[in-house]
Amino acid sequence: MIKIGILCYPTYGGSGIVATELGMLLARKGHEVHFISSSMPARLDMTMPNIYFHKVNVEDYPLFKYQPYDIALTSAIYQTVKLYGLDVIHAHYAVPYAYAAYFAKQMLLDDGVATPVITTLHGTDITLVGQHPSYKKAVEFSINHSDVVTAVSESLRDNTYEFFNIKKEIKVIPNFIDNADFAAIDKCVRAKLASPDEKILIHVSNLRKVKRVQDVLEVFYRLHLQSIKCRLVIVGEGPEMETINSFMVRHPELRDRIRLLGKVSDLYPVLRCADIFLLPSEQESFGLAALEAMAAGTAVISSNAGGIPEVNTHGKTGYITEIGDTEAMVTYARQLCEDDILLSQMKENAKEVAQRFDIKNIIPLYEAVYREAIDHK
Ligand code: GMT
Repeated sequence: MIKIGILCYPTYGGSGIVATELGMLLARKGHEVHFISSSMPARLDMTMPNIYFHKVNVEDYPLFKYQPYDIALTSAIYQTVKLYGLDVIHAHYAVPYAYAAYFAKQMLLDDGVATPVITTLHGTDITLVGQHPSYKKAVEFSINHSDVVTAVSESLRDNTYEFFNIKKEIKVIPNFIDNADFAAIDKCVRAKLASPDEKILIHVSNLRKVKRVQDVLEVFYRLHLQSIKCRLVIVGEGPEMETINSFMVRHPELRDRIRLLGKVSDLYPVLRCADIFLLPSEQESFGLAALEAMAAGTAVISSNAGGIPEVNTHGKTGYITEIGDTEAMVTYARQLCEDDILLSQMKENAKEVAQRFDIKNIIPLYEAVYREAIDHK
């Protein structure tokens, strides 16, 4: 049994989801898992055995314009390791987790306690946020001083070597899903979302600029112009809601055909009834949302950004286009909407490829990394 401290964002971002699902599966395997975060991670089931949650408490003080969250986080890591005798600290997303983990490790070393740090890079911590001059050097330092570094795709590993001066080996451990969760779903909400002769297109994201929500809307609009019978379901919340709202104002004829579900806690029954998942992202280190859709049996039309082609296979599980090539996306979507045999073949292929990313295959890779870090401390 390993005692693991997981540092992650608690919100509906991909890195927080991966960290939470990983922690719960490790706990199910008998490891003791301690989540340290600013609030309870969205998918965390606290009723499970071996799961603990430690909230980072940030003291407000009139002098502070900005609360020193990273110091409070470092102290929370230090205290949790001391109190529970954790064996490893696993930081998900470099900013600020890998950085805080490094300083907590130094504080612990001062007390004679050696606790290795594993950092998992997720995407925008390298390709976007981590590139900012305010963070870049600190991100590079934290990666180089982690005991083990992993990235969620080959593309992200390559980007990390390209953008930073990295002296460490970066291991690729792809994201995963628990296919058993999908197999267990018998609920389907299709009847609530579309009529039987309509196809359902779906987009799930945190609606940020990098997701290119405008392309999702454009594809849907052009399919509508071509009289393809379909509906669009958008799941998630974020700044690009503005883009969606102004599109709706410009196209009142489509208002009834687009369903905005916001944040959905039980996503699988929705994914399960969708036909085509649209992921036109500008950047995407992996595309966990696409993998979840595939596991639920949905074909994917995506851009070729980052690590997406490591998940979606062109002509097999769906189609891949250049970023922003909405014309090609429309052609492929039309093809799938009009050919039920092709669509169901791709849906089946999607489910099959998703098996490759099953947690059963991935969790031993993380356990091996923890053991390696503990052995070398
Ligand atoms: O882009 C997001 O939706 C959030 C972001 C995060 O870190 O929370 O996601 C990144 O990590 C996910 C889990 O590893 C990946 O599946 C996403 O592709 C990646 N996002 C980007 O690279 C833009």
